[in-house]
Amino acid sequence: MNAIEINFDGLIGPSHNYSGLSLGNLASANNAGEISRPKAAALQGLAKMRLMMSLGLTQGLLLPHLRPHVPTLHALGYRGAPEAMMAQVWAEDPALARNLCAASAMWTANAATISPSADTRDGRMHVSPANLVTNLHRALEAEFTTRQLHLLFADPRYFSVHAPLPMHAAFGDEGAANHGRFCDAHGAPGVELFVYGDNPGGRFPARQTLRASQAIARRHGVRQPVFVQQANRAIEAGAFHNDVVSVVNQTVLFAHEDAFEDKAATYTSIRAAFPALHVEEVPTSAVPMADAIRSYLFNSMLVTLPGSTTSAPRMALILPAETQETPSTKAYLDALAGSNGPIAACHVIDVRESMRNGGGPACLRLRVALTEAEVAALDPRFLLTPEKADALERWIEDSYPDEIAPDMLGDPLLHRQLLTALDRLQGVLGLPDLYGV
Ligand code: SUG
Repeated sequence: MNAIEINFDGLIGPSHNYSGLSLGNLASANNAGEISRPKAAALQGLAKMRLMMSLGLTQGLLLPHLRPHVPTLHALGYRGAPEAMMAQVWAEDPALARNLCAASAMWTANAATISPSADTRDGRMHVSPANLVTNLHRALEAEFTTRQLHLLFADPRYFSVHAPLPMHAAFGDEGAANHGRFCDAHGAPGVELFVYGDNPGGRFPARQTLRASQAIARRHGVRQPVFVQQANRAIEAGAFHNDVVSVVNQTVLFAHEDAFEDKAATYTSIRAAFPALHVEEVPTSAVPMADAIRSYLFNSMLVTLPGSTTSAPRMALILPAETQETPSTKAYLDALAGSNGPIAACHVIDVRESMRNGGGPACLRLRVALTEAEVAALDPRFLLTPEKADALERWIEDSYPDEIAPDMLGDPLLHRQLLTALDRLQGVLGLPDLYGV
């Protein structure tokens, strides 16, 4: 069956700020309290989506979530206008206020795990929104993500959207950031790689449990799942998701030497299920783990270019600018450009605002392989066109704050601006009443 891959990027929301909310995410911790630039952030994200379209790839988007998160304010007993409730929370409990304002839904690699129809027993695509229970600000995303995915994948003949796993650490699930798929072509049956963490007593938490990964593979009816453990030393070095140290596309696993707890067993079990595996491994001697995490080399998007064939694959890496500023990764990439492997092109992009919270190019997108019939069954309001990109750019220019300094999260005027921006977005995309404010 012919299929294409669509990347659904998270539109970076107007409340983008640096609150240092994610333990184990070094960029988030190091930039806590800095002044963010939401307008620049959203324009960087949109430019990335435009680049993908210019490469001939289909681009989708998911919407920013309502922030401040009014349903949680209500659940906690606050009443009144949202901006008044936020002024009160800021005065009483600033840490809670910060959690209610995070724009972290931009990182849609954490929105869900998707098993394409070619991989599943019932021949439908299965979708599990991630519960993101490890961090409060991210756990708030599950409900609205689920709502959007039900709209996007509404047709039950093709799609099955599950509920998030139970909201408990025993089932910690961070979505596609810990999931990859090996296949000869997007439409061919795939071997799905589930990477879990288990770091008891460590400095930093493992966010994806084996139990969660197994439950998702089970309920999706994945024919060929492979479960492997992410390296604890990678987690301890700041790789809070596996997509910080490895990325999969079709036959290729592009990974740091120290990405997996037991490298040999990992490669052996993947190869047993998928003999065509091509490992593009980067040794520590070429790129130390700290450089991989600083530059986000492996959080590049590895995408198949139009015209690629199974016998002559053509792939591109979409790299963050930081890879050019880290001498070891730059040297590695310069050498890669001269090699004759499947990675035929590199594109360097600026997503610095997102990077400073630990989100690179691959974090910003949820990849979905779809057949033609499935594409036709999608809700087109979530697909990007050049015209829609222009309209979104105007909306960002007109409605976004230029900057958010930490103490602005208590400012009623900022909150009114954030809510007005989202209200306008519903009009731009033709999705009325999505936010319910
Ligand atoms: O979950 N950062 C996100 C970054 C997610 C990156 N995604 C992937 N690797 N797929 C996180 O740690 C920081 C927010 C703050 O500190 O204000 C944050 O949530």
